[in-house]
Amino acid sequence: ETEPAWWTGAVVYQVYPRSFADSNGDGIGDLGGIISKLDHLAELGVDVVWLSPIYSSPQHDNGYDISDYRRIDPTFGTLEQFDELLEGVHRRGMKLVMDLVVNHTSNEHPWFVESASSTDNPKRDWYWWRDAREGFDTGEKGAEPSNWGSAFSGPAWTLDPATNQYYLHLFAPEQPDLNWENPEVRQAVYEMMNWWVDRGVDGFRMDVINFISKDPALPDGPVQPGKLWGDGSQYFVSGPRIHDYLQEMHREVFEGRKAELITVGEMPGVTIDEAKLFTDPARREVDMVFQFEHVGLDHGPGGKWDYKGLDLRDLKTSWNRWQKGLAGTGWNSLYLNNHDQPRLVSRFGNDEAFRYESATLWAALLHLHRGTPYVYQGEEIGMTNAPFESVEDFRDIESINHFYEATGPLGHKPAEVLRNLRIMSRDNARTPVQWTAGEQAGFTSGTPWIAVNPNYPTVNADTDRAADQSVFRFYQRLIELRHKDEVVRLGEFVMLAEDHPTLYAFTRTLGGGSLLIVGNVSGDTLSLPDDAELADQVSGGTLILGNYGDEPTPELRPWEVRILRTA
Ligand code: TEU
Ligand code: CA
Repeated sequence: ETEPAWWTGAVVYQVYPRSFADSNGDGIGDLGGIISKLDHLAELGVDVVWLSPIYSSPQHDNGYDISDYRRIDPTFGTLEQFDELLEGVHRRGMKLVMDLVVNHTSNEHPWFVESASSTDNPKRDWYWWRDAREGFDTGEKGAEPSNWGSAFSGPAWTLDPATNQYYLHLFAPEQPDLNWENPEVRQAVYEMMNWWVDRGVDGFRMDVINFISKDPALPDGPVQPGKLWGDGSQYFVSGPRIHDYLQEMHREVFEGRKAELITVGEMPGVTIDEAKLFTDPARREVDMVFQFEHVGLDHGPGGKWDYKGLDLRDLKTSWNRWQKGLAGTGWNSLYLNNHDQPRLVSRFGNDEAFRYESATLWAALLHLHRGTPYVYQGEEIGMTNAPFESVEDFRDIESINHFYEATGPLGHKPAEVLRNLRIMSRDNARTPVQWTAGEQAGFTSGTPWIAVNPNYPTVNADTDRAADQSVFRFYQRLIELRHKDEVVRLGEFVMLAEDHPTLYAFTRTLGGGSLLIVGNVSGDTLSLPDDAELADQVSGGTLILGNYGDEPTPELRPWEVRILRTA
């Protein structure tokens, strides 16, 4: 038997540099800011730091539109500072993972500039260029080569008048999709990845990596009711050559390298069966994937901007399936927050009366599943969604475009659209990290690029770390627990009380050791179900971590979670 990989016992912390800490007063977080906060991360105990993109970028999508993969954007700092950061991370015994955004580049990347320059440019075929739809004049309404919509509203095609053809962009027009069918594109990407690995980085988080292989026919997709554009996802989600590409990438970049490199593929729409293939170590593709099933359960039929709320049973069913699905082969990543998701305590908990309790409950439930947990900046101090009032308060391209499409051509009421944006917008995760109770929450000495959440006088790292009820210290203990307990790391997962609407209960078992986790996912007191066995186990177990102190009660208090050792 082979040793389990090191990352089965690791916790990853995501930094969104723009919003983390600003060191020069321009209102934008930067590398100097990250360097100044490394002790916060080391004290938290995380093993890996993942940086959202810091490369040169026109910043239409906050760095997910890259114009030079080998430079640091001057907004964030310099390559020298990057090396200093890498050294600081390594000195503290942590690893550094870079964001790899190679489904698309910026439209200002020299590859695209060349590609766009003429139809016979040698790089023409590095992107997806197509003529107008047959029977239509170029530029005419409906002339796009396919009916696909962009993830950021509008069509997935933009006409370039210089050559009279359209190019494909699954995201913004400023993010043209690379054509991975072209081997030169793939080699250029691998070369760049090798350059970063040679520089000392410890791995990659791969942006929408299951979108890189498309059906070259790019056929029309179904148009859902209430939508303006078709959904092409069946032609690019885990597309025809995706496994070949990832295996090739593995050979060209990772094979023969130090064994500690870590790869995680961001994969919207990935199924369990596909995830198993992607993460089967024998296939040499990626170590783990970010799946999206659980973050779509509170979406209504109209998608993420049609918020319907979460039925806990749906989450239990979904996570249980993923836990079972990847139990034998493959590996799960575990997350509730990142830079694209609203704050977990506002979305799934109670960010007012039970902020500490619900933040820690979700933390415990997440970290006790089998997989590698990810903590997103601010999550460890219980940061909340922001009280956005008007569309002017938002900065995110997805949110702003949606507002104008929904209130314009789709004819929705602005108040209704804003209500959904307030709950689901990615900007909820992107307000500055609240470090202190001082001006601008200690994030910047200037004016922040997006407003600081006005709750910073109470919700901030200083206050939290000094409090009796500290979210930070709870995360510390969870991370410690994973580091020292094999059962947390590798134990078999069994879901209990599956149909209960507010009780989240499961066991983890390995060899002779067993843990029982029970959580009350509600603001009401919860009596354990009549199932005597569960009640007995709860009263007979030894509490190793809970969010209500030590005195045991027969009932679970609002948002109470207990991690018990039962064997
Ligand atoms: O996100 C991919 C993705 O499909 C979604 O999370 C998306 O951002 C949005 O929520 C759709 O509703 C990745 C990055 O994480 C995201 O920040 C980028 O904007 C996107 O890719 C494009 O690079
Ligand atoms: Ca700055």
